[in-house]
Amino acid sequence: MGEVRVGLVGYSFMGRAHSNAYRQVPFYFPEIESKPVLQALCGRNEAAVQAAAAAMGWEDVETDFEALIARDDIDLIDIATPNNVHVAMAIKAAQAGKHVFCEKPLAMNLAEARQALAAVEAAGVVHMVCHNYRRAPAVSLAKQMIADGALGTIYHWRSQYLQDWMMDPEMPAVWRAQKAVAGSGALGDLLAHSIDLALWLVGDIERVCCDMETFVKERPALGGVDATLGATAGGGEKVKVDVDDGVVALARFANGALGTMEATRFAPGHKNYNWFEVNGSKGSIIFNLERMNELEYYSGDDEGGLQGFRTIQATEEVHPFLGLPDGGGRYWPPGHIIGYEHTFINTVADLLVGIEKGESPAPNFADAVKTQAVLEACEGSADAGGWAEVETA
Ligand code: SOE
Repeated sequence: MGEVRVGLVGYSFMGRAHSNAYRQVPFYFPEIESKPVLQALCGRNEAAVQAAAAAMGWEDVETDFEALIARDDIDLIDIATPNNVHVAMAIKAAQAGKHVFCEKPLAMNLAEARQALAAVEAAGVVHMVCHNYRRAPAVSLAKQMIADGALGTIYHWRSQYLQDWMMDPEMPAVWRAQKAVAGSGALGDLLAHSIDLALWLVGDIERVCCDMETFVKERPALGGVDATLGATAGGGEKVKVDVDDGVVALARFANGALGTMEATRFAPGHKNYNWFEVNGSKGSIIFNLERMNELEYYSGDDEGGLQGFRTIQATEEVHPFLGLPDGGGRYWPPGHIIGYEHTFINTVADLLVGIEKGESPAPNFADAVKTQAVLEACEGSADAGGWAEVETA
């Protein structure tokens, strides 16, 4: 039985989701030979990282990234940090011979993303980006249905990723609101997920026409981030907000399909509304993360009078990630729904199998370069106005 000894950088929201996934994979995926070892948790604040390691079950801690990648008892570096250090860490980890798992978006821009891809390919290590929503069973079912021709020729991609957690103008400028740290706002944080799904489910995007807006122009400077209190303001100073709060985009796919996408943190009442609809010559599907176990399906093959959207509850063994290889349910019986954390467990499971096989599971860094190219075209379009071509990888 192999082990994959993990060094995780970052221990807040995504660090917690990834830590849980490493702990849960052996329980829900017993067939996977390689067992993750929570070897070392890395963070600059020693007291905080020690506390997080104790709470989440990490064996050891490091406060210096260079020391982490120098360890010979680490096989995989997992980067769950703010965006501005993703690529520098990925390159160094690859050069140290470590496999690399990185949170989305891979990079701050396309050039950086290409550097990261070049580094992991040169090092011959396994690489993957954590676009976790692909592995919601209902989303993977949508992929299967489209690939099997259930929708026929695809005409439309329509997505909305709506949140409302940054609407309070008194909310300090957390890292996701700082261009120097995040690279962009709703664009890279939320639309990146929708773009990854669009590229996977529909195909390559040739050009976009995009507009963005910053609704809250200045915020209290960030004082600190408390595990309980969250972000706290720092001494009354205000800082200019230099990222988008909301983004809308048109997209033209290489296969002729038309796309409309939007992402915002200013949609009151929507908490994590990652929604998409695909229309084809034979039918439509609709996915809504806030009803994650369901897929709405309209089939043009249904007999007249009985046609209509039906709700597929993707909780059966036959559905992706939900059946054990030798039969039986992987998680729970039908109808016993699963949640957000299971998308990370499923993602990490595929990563471990990829490491066993020496293959980089999608979305890998090459896929992430394509997502970054669309993000960059969106920014170019919003800056210049009009349509912008998407650079090919
Ligand atoms: C933003 O709040 C955020 O945490 C994104 O950064 C994640 O990628 C998304 O899955 C949930 O919302």
